[in-house]
Order: sequence, then C-alpha cells, then structure tokens
Amino acid sequence: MADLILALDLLDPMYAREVAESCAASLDAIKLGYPLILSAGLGVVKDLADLGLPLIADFKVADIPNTNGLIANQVFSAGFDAIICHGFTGRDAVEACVDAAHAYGGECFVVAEMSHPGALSFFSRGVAEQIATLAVECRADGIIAPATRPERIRALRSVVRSRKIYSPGIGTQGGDLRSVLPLVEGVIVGRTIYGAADPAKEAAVMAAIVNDERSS
Ligand code: O7E
Repeated sequence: MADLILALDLLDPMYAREVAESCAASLDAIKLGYPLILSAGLGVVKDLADLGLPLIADFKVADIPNTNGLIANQVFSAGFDAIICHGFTGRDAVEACVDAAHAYGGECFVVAEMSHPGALSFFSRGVAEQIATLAVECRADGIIAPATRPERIRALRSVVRSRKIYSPGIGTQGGDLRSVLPLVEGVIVGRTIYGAADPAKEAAVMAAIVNDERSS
C-alpha cells in the first residue's frame, strides 16, 4: 500500500501551486524542499495547505541536536506534517528531530541511502544499514531508500521491518515504479510528473498504477 508523493521542486510559486492543484486528486502527499521554499518563502506551506494533502519538509536536516531541534520546531510551526533528516549525524541529532516531530503529532523520516550514483561513495553497504538501525532505535517513523536500487530497499526492509520506507528516484533517475511499489510505503516522484507536458495526466497515470498495486 504505497503513497504517491509529489516532489514539488519548482521555483515559480504560481506554477508550483498550479501543478500541485492540478495533480492533487492523484496524490497522497507533497514534498517541499529547498528549491521552492528558497524561492517562494515559507509562506508557500500555508498557501498549499488548502489542498488537504500532508506536506513533507525535505530539508535533509543535518546539524547538531540543538540546531536540529530549532529547525524542526520551525518546520512544524510553519504547518508541515513531516520532516526529513539525515542520519549520519548520529543518535542525539536524529532524536532531536524525532522528538520535535512527535511533539507536534508529526512524522520524522531519516535518509538511510540516497538514490544518485554518487551516493555510493559514502552510503556503502553497512553504513546505510547502520543508519536504518539508528532510525528504528530513535523511533523515527521511517527511512528514505533509493528507488534506483530495489535490492537495497529489500536489504533495508529487513532492518526497519514495519516502519515506513519512502523511495525517491522513480522515472527520471531510472527507478521503475512497478518494481518499487511492492517494496515501499511511498514513492517520491518529481520531474516525471511536474516536467511532463500534462502533469495532471502523468500523476493520474502513476496513481492508477499505485492503485492497481494496492488492490493486487
Ligand atoms: O528525480 P526526481 O525529479 O523525481 O526528484 C526526486 C526528489 O527526491 C527530489 O526532490 C530529490 O531531492 C529527492 N531525493 C532524491 O532524489 N534522492 C534521494 O536519495 C533523496 C531524496 C529525498 O527526497 O530525500 C528525502 C526524501
């Protein structure tokens, strides 16, 4: 049962709103990160809230515990429902994000392994498993694992068990939606949807595949 999560990495707030609105019926959540927030400001969170979809803050928070806590509090005060942090910073730093998330009734996801080729320089086998273990121990709600490497999702599933796995890297980065869906609780898709000639149509096509998988 995977969610379809739109990565709204657009710079023009008006166009971002248009794309989000036109795709909303096909989506389960929207992920906002530096590209849109830096260009549009944090107010964009409130602007998108009326779509009625959970909003995930992708700042990949990676600082000392005090700073992480300050960032996480700002994120949830702004109206986000979930936050994504890095795990390589260690237990205390991850706990600061998880604690803040849970204090607001929100969720925290920890990046265990990234999807791009260069990620293999540091997120080698073993390291990602250690980060995923830490995420579980810190009571994080889930991890981020690469749609570009389904075998790594399977390996990390054995660590996180029933916790959620959200997976970016579908489409433009090479990950295959149908292969990844049975392995995860959410797929994060950006350019394949918002870069399509008709984003709403593309989102609907993907949502139909997600729904097929849900009912199979
Ligand atoms: O390749 P796209 O356009 O489908 O976009 C993928 C989105 O997922 C984009 O926002 C990117 O920043 C993010 N992402 C990855 O692509 N790979 C990762 O390993 C991690 C993320 C990410 O979102 O991390 C937190 C969830």
